[in-house]
Amino acid sequence: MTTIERAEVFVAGPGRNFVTLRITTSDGVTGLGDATLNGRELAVASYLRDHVVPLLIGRDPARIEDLWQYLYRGVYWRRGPVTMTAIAAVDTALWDIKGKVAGLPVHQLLGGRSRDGVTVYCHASGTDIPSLLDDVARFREAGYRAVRAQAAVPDVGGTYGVRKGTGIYEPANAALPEEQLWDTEAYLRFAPTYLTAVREEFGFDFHLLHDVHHRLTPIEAARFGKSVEDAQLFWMEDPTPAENQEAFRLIRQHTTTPIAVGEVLTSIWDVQHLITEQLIDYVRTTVVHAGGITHLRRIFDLAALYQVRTGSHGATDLSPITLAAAVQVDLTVPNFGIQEYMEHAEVTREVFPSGVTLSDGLLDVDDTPGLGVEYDEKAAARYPYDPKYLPVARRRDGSVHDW
Ligand code: CS2
Ligand code: MG
Repeated sequence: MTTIERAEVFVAGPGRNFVTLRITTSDGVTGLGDATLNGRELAVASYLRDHVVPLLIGRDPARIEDLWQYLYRGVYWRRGPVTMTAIAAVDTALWDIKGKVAGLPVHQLLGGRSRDGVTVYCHASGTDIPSLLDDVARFREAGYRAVRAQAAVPDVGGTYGVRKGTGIYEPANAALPEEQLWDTEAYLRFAPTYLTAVREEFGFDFHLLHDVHHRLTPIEAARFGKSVEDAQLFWMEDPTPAENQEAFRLIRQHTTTPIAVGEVLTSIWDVQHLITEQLIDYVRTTVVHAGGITHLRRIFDLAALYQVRTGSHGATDLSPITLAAAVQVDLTVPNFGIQEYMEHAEVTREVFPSGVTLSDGLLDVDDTPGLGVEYDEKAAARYPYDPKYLPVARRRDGSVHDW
């Protein structure tokens, strides 16, 4: 019988920190899984190295479902981002192996294509409205069919989602968390004006998205959703923190602006009420943080029953392994909505050579068996882990706010 012979955990910082799991079978087939949890990378690395890898050795790599159940139920302590990211890495690596053994890309194992390509949204941002409009123009010219728009609230240094200069937006930016100012009233006054400006300048012939990044209370979110209805957003994302799921019922009573939630949620139980009570329109759980391909499909199938569509998280802190896995899944799911896409830095792409292509606003993969992504261990060794934290937000009175 083929068994799992080796499972190695790599922590490296090509452009930003990534945790990568590589499983090798007794037949010499390798599979990759992303295990990156932004700002808590070493917790997942230790969970894998110290508590999961010893359980994998000698097991049958073909039994993906059984291993998922074994790692989930067998631990007794359930759910949570560290656990679910570690399980995700194992699951993703095993799908990669299964594809390579079968000689098929993972989307074929999942039932084959439901679409020709995966529609993505990109990130436009600006330090003011004119620079945001320039950025939207740049992405429209590059062929994107969907654009997320974020602009710096005047005098509010801690606005989420605004790139500094022309580089990649990387909010995890300091060895200790940077403290940033937040002002809800200023945001509520300003954000609708630039979303309207984008529509006035470019019309309605593309999808426009916006990420509130958990910063409003339910009634503020309701007010925000109402105030941007004329801009016909594809979605407003994370309008309020998702711990209080009832909050979304209140928001919905006031606005028809669609709601997307789920990038920080890690299991089907965390999104159960959001989906079954139709409190959201798009579920943003991902391969890497929600238990891998096996569990994400379960979430997406539940969502399909309630006409909730998918919109997986895809920021640069999710490695190219997650992006490749996301495209494999997105190609197949009937209730696909959209996929977030931020191009990784060149050094990241050097360490993770990937077959994912972008053309005309759509991502795609070819028929390379497995996920179609590799890990260049030698190149990775040139970029050591460099501790980086996400910022913390504080209101004008100095109290902590949701970042
Ligand atoms: C985000 C992320 O992409 C998004 O929608 O909200 O930028 C998020 O802040 C990071 O992934 C945090 O690690
Ligand atoms: Mg987000």
